[in-house]
Amino acid sequence: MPHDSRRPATASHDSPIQAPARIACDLFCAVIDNFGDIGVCWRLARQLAHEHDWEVRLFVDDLQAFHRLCPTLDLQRATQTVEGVVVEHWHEPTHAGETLQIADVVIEAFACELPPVYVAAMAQRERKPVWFNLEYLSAEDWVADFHLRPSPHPRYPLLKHFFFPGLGKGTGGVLKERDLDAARAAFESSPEARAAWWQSVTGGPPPAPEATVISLFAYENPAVDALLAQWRDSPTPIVLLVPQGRISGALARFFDVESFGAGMRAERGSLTAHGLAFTEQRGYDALLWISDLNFVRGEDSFVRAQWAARPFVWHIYPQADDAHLPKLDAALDHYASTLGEAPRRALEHFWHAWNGNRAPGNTAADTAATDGAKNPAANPPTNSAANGTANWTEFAQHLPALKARAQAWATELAQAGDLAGNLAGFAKTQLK
Ligand code: TRH
Repeated sequence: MPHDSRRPATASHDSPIQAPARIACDLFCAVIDNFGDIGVCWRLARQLAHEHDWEVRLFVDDLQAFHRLCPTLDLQRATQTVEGVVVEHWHEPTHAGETLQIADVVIEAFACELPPVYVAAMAQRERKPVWFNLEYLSAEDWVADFHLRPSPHPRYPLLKHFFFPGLGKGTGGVLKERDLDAARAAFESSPEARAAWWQSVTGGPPPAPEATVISLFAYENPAVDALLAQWRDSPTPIVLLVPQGRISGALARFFDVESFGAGMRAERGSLTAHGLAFTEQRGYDALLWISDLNFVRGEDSFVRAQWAARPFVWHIYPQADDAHLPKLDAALDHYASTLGEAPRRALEHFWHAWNGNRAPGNTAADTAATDGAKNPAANPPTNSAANGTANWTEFAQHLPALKARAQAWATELAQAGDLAGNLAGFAKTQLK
């Protein structure tokens, strides 16, 4: 039988010094592909545990993907505690931990289906859990209207709330740790920390100050070939930092090497490129902070680039029927809102050109690309409809304006509030 032994004690007048029990939260994550699903869930789980003192269990069906972000995870264990979060290997649809405990707050990430036995037990619980479906991030206007809408379960006396991340007021916001700005400021103001970063990642000193440092995290993208050629021919040095993954095969082809994995260094004209190991999740922020421009993708790196307060280019996760394009434009509407006309147009052109070809997500492709294999079959560009070239010369001349805008945007974005804080706040109102 389900039990709710982890239910928080409500404040009691009889025992004012008794600390209330912690709020128990179960977060379910099914990995569709790549790293964004678990990337978002792992970040949220840690924030709820560390910043809100919740007792969090994270159910995840793909420990391999999780392990890439969190190397201390033990792939062999069905249950383990990592950084104060209980991690359960959710290995079959009906499995929900060894003992069927139902939490105070239940979060199903990205409409993953909860184990039916778990839902049935939720309905039995004396005090019904606060149940969220955490949706994917979208900057579209309709999101604010649907955020926190309740939806009654068709059979059980349960309510589910839709929790919509977003970039504007009235949405759930995006994840931001309390100490993030301070960590970034400390890194940016410490020449020693930055020099140590360059040494550990590239084995050498920081590049000359006139170099433009660019990080490149992207899906396969036919637009990259023309861009690499433009960087090679740039009048000023370009230092390119490429975490190994789905774009690495294109680098290997450009430099005519077998693969472009971690530790690789190659030069052509003004372009020097370094292959980087895929880091533990926190380590990725430093890459964004050290770069003058970041190419990011999916959802979580897209958000981190915004908090890095530096110009970025978004490779949005491609969807059927180009359903992602309105989302791309909605993000541009927010991000570019106060830019002058010329930088705004340069930004729009560049983002659209970078997204002009489809490269559907697929775990197999990411696995195949892990070593940055040169074989094009391992990294197939999946759509031939090239849609204009990403014009580096036009874009680069607006980098100072884009930098100023990126800084202002990070402040604006913070007004929507941190997603974990927004979710915890709403849950508490429901638990009262
Ligand atoms: O990997 P993504 O493309 O993930 C996703 C998924 O495809 C998902 O199904 C889709 O719905 C979603 O995008 C929109 O991109 P994302 O979201 O940026 O996730 C990447 C994660 O990997 C992010 O948490 C940062 C992390 N990361 C590291 O931990 N180390 C690294 O070296 C790098 C480059 C990234």
